[in-house]
Amino acid sequence: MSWLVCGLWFGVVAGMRFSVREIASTLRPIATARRGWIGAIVVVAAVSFFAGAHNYRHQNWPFARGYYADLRKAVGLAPPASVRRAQAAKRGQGEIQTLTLADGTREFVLGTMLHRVKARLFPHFPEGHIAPLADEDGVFSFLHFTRDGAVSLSLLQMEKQELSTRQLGIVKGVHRGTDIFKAPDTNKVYVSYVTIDTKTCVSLKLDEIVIQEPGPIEQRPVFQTSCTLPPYGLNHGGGRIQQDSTGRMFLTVGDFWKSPLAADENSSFGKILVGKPGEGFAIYSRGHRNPQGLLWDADTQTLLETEHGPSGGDEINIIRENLHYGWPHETYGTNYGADPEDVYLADVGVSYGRHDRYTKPIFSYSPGIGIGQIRKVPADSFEFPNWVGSYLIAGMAPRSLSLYRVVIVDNRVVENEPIRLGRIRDFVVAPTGVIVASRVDGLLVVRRDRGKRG
Ligand SMILES: [Ca+2]
Repeated sequence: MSWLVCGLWFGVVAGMRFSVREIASTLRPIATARRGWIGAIVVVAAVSFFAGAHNYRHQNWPFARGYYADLRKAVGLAPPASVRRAQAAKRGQGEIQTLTLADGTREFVLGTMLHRVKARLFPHFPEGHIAPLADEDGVFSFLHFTRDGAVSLSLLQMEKQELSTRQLGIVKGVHRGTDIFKAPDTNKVYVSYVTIDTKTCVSLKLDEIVIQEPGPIEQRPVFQTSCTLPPYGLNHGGGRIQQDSTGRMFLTVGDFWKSPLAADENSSFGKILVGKPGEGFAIYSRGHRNPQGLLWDADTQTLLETEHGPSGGDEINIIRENLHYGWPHETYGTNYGADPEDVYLADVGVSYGRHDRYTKPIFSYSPGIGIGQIRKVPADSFEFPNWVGSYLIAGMAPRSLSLYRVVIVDNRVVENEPIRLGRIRDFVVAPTGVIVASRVDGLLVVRRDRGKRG
């Protein structure tokens, strides 16, 4: 480019002094005398250029056999499909192909680091929470609990990718459904939800539900937090339910935007509770802001939790009994709208940007990802063998809109790959590894894209 600019500049300057005819008549005898030499120089330069282009990082130069030929050989498929597929697989992130099918479902293929993913979105499926029931004979069945309290039963035929759903009834008193859980030992089903009484006092409730067909859903109260009057934040309810290998049940309770209650030892707010239905619940851990994800990992016998930080500081925590996880006294995040260089509330013992005095998260996202549910890819995952042992964590913030594939080794996060699957409210991973996720615009079923390789 610089030679071109110099040439043009020379031309402009020369044009100012001499006419084109004068320049041509001056150059003609030189060109005639040196034609042989100039030809030789042009040939040598061209050969050097093409050879260099071939060697330089195996560029796909017109006359060179470079990167793509090697790739074709390595992948072992006939070109040009192999090249396109390999490129697609390695493209990393983003929807690379979207298809709207005749029945209104949408399908897209997505490249990730270790798998090519094919996802199908069944529209008009309300946003909510999912409790797996069974995965037998190629049919995955699950209960679904919407944000406004409706319970349904769905059967997903995996091979045909057909979804059928039947409404079962409405849970009464639900202001915001926060989770549904089927206990593996008793097969009993539990729901948690935010409820508001006639005095506008808000609390989190845990019910056992009994589904009768026909007939309304029977609700048996299991636990209810104390209530708090406005102002409060209904989106800070927590409400995730899990059970450990001994049958103890865990319930996360958010701070409802009332951080003084999270600091209060006598309040259930900002805590993780433990108990058994019929035997009461007690505080298991404290110092939580808005725990939106909970996972009992039977492989490692640990309880993993995710919670929203204030602005930044979304945490992954390993929960152990009687530990304090910091909120509202400290967080790696900061306060919304605050000047980042202020010294925050130091006089009342609150510190931002550090986490020294209470149990640290194993990882903290800043900026926050809108951290949501956490699940694990099972050991016998047929769908995503390269992801076995990885955790998947929903990122709901507009900048995230992903499931993050997180690898944890020795209680440390060593890998964090966003997989752009949209804004996922809740999801489960079937024993086969199929991911079933609830988005605001429908139900997403995520499998491996096997393409023509079978
Ligand atoms: Ca913390």
